[in-house]
Amino acid sequence: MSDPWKECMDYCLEVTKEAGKMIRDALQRDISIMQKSSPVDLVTETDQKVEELIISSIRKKYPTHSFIGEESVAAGAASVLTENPTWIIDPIDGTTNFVHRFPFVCVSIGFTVNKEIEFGIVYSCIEEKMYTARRGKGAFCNGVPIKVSGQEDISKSLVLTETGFKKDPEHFRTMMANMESILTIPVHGIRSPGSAAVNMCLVACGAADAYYHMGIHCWDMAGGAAIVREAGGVIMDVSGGPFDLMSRRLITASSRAIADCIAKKIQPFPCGRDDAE
Ligand code: LIP
Repeated sequence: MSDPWKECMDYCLEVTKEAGKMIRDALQRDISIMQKSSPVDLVTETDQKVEELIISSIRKKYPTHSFIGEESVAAGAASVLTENPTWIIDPIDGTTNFVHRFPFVCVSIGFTVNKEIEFGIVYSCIEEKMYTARRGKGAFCNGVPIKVSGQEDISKSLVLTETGFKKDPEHFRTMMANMESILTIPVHGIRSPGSAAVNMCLVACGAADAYYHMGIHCWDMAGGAAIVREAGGVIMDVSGGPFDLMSRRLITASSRAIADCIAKKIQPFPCGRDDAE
């Protein structure tokens, strides 16, 4: 059967390598930091330049395709997923890590057609790990196949989540209560690497057994979702229902048993949708 999106993925790989090099080069210079929605929602000139590079290169080659990019949306572009081939881009996932030179910083790109993710690329560019996955064709890190741990017992699992400033005290309390609820199962531990896409790749390669998060965006999840799925992982909504790319929340795990257990243990808090009017 022909694979119409292979050429797009090959091209994406080249652009992603270039973007990763741009990020590594920027780490050698002073980083000037700007604030977005809050004092802990950061952006740098590099986020903006890398997104410009990615979108302009891809648009030149595929002028009819659509784009949802973190920095373009921050600048007022729409964030609506349509049937059209769509590139969902986070130029630097882990901007706070980038600012601190904490080494989990990646370029994340997911490509959808008819709202289905066809491929994902996550380049953890300080570690120089290139994660790739195409629908039905497996997941890879630097060309070597990867798979989830297969762990089914939550009490033997390492769980990832992210903590962060929540403006609403109620949300903050729920986030902390959720961590307590998971830690007291008990699990082997909770870790917070600081990049949603890297977290998904850590589950995909078996270094962690689960990851849950509420309040992230489609550009944080699109690339990693393809990778964790193709590595044999489960990805779903925090309610236990089907994963929804625009819902701003997810659970991903090495097995359905672990994902279901996390869904039962955590309380959702409202975080809106990426495609809300
Ligand atoms: C970040 C995520 C991180 C999360 C932050 C933020 P950015 O993405 O990957 O895990 O805790 O809230 O969304 O802003 O660096 O692309």
